[in-house]
Amino acid sequence: MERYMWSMDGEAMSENPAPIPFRLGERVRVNLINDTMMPHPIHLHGHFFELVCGAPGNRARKHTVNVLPGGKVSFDLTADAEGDWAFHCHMLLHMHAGMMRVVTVRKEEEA
Ligand SMILES: [Cu+2]
Repeated sequence: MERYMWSMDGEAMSENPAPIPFRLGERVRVNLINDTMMPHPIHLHGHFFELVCGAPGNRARKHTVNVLPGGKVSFDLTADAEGDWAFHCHMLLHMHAGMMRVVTVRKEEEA
């Protein structure tokens, strides 16, 4: 895997990027765009999210979603779990090569 460079939003975990900040209670839409030639099962700790597909009220609730090569997936979540959460590809070789970030959920005054 050394010949691949894996990142999320252009930054690898090894570059010590700033966390992705969510405010406690905030409703967030996350767009995942896979511009690689491999699928990436993306997992967010601490939350369930709703896939943006189908009718509202009947959307799949998940904590991991596979993003196909060249594909795009959007999900909505309510950031209701305060803390620091791993957000990463579940293919461990990808995660260890940098495809991981930290999502922080903080109260408004601490954000
Ligand atoms: Cu991956």
